[in-house]
Amino acid sequence: MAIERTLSIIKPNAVAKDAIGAILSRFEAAGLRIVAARMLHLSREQACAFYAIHQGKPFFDELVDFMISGPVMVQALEGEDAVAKNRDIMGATNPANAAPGTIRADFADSFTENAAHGSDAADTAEVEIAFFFPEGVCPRTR
Ligand code: RTP
Ligand code: MG
Repeated sequence: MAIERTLSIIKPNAVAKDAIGAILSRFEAAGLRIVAARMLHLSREQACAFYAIHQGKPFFDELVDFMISGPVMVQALEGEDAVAKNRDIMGATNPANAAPGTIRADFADSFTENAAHGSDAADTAEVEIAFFFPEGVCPRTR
């Protein structure tokens, strides 16, 4: 299995409930190492650009309003099979379907306010990491 990177966002509802540490601990415990991180409050323009793929979908406006409702904590994670591993740890998009013990089962408040984002493929991960970390990341050698 190759070493991959993925882009993770702790969304505003999870930041508001002080779950940053708990969520990052789950990634580290699973072998997903933090190679970049920043806290920011997205502008509407940033949120629309980041979620451009979803423009026109019925949930788009609600998603953008939510994502700009408070600060988010963005990380690039690195590890074996990072994209799939991160999505396993997050659980299903709709928290009603998220397996017990997943981030969304434990920290989501609704389908929209589902606590975390994770890239859906290695190629989109590279684009999403460059979106938030244009200066690059710090690969972990130890
Ligand atoms: P994400 O991109 O946030 O990691 O989530 P995902 O791949 O599991 O889901 P995606 O289809 O990319 O949807 C992006 C985010 O939009 C919100 N959403 N709401 N109410 C709805 O029907 C609905 N569908 C999607 C969620 O916040 C979802 O994570
Ligand atoms: Mg997605």
